[in-house]
Amino acid sequence: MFNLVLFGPPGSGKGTQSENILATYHLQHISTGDLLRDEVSRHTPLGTEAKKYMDQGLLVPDEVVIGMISGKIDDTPDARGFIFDGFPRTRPQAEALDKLLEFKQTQIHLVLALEVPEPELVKRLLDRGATSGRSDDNEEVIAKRIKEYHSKTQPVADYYNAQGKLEHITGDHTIPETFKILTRHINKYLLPVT
Ligand code: B4P
Repeated sequence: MFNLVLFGPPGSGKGTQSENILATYHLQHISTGDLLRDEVSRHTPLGTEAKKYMDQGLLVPDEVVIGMISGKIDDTPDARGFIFDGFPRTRPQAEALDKLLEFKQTQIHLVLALEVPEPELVKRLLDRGATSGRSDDNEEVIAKRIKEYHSKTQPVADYYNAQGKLEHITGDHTIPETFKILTRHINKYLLPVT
């Protein structure tokens, strides 16, 4: 089993590159952003709670997100591995993920951190907001999301760096160019299926 964390600020391309990685390596995709948006669209109690935070550009509380992930890993016991996209976003989430994986006798093998200059992040998210209908892709909320990233999520990089698992990736190339760089790192652990 090979488990990858795609890490980076909002709009750095985690979701975009996850799609490419899934198609090439046949891993299971766990995107907490997608899972939360699904809960919101189905008006579940979890979604109603999460929406309050997401609409303000704030992180959803750790206990909500961690509970959601645990069930998702159990859903696919035969997976070749997982891509964790947008998770973990806080140190308690990273510690909880390590415990969950240890229980399943596996671990995070690699953390690829996409690095994109802030003006480019804002541009991408505003461009997406013009068509996505996402309530968090507007200028005011984007600024808060980036602030949350710096204060709560960036320490997660130090957590994985201390474990020798972190690789920095320049993420402001075109989508195919960035994907090529990511594959160079992943290929050290896992060969493409196609
Ligand atoms: P997420 O859904 O995880 O999304 P994201 O950070 O906005 O974006 P991502 O990096 O995936 O960017 P994408 O590829 O889409 O989070 C949304 C919210 O959910 C959070 O703010 C939080 O409230 C909540 N949440 C999620 N996980 C949580 C957790 N673990 N704990 C607590 N709260 C959590 O790319 C963005 C745009 O850029 C796209 O339009 C794409 O086409 C474009 N793009 C990508 N790569 C490009 C490139 N190379 N060149 C040009 N454009 C590019």
